[in-house]
Amino acid sequence: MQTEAEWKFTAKDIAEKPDLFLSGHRACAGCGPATVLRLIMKAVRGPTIVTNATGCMEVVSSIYPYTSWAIPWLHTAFENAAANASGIEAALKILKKKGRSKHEHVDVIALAGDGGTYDIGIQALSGAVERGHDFLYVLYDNEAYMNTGIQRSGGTPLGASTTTSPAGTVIPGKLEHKKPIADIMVAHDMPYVATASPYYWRDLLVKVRKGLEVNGPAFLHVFAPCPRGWRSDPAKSIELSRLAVETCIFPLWEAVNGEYQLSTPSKVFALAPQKKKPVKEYLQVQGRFRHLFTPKFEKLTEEIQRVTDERWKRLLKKCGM
Ligand SMILES: Cc1ncc(C[n+]2csc(CCOP(=O)(O)OP(=O)(O)O)c2C)c(N)n1
Ligand code: SF4
Repeated sequence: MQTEAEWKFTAKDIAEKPDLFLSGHRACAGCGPATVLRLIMKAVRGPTIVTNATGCMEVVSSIYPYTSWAIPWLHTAFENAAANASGIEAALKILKKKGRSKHEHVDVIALAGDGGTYDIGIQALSGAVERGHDFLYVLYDNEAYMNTGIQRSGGTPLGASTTTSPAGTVIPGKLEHKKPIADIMVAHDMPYVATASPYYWRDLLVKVRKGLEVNGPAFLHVFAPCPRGWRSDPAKSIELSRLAVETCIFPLWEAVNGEYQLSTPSKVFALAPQKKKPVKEYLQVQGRFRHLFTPKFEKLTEEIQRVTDERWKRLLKKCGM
């Protein structure tokens, strides 16, 4: 097992490492989740099996007879990526015990969107973590059920217009706040939970590797802009991944054995609060929030700012800052 100091995640190392999530998939231009997958696969440490819940990333990467996966990959139903991962991990253990595996270790990664995690997949996830299976669960959060036409999920933020929370004369987009899924996972007393954003690619890669290195379950919540569902410029997905951190709407942190620590990109805003950007800067570049900039609904931006500040304050407290 390597130590953090031995992991090489410089731009040169990454460029030289062969891709395991290959180009030629059918994701839209500027797709955040596709960038996230490519990055994640740069951080794996050896033989790896990925199991992928139904959703955009499964569909775009596996249109028969093609695949974007240069490693063993299993499609699973919408609701049970974590159950599938626990089965794979248990089977690998048995094969090793019986001397029928040539590998010292095989990493198992479960992959799902926000619909497949916050909502329909949470019981399988909670159960797999409670049983202590050794796997990394990656939630790529594009904040709606994108594959089936932009329906709201528990991960959709307040005020976002989706096809099932349409902004119009009656409602200002989604009426509820985003569920604090990563905190819910920390409450499982699991060894490793972290949040990440693709703009801060090195932080993301290190967190993937940490999640794989721990003995037991790990959960990584990755911010993943979807230009189609967010009605944003495909060229701005990575910029949005930075703005989400700079506004503290999606702060970066990790919890190792339940101990919260702020990650470096977010620490900047804890140490110099004047650098924190207003959430309006993040909201105004996305069509899904366009209605919030009309007189009828503009008050909601203040509420989004209030809740963002409140959650940020709470996080700082948990991190002892
Ligand atoms: C039990 C079940 N219900 C509904 C569906 C239809 N379905 C397939 S993908 C999907 C949305 C997936 O959303 P999410 O997990 O957020 O991933 P994304 O498409 O955004 O990547 C739905 C509702 C299904 N496959 N199985
Ligand atoms: S709809 Fe969104 S998540 Fe799905 S492939 Fe397109 S950009 Fe990616």
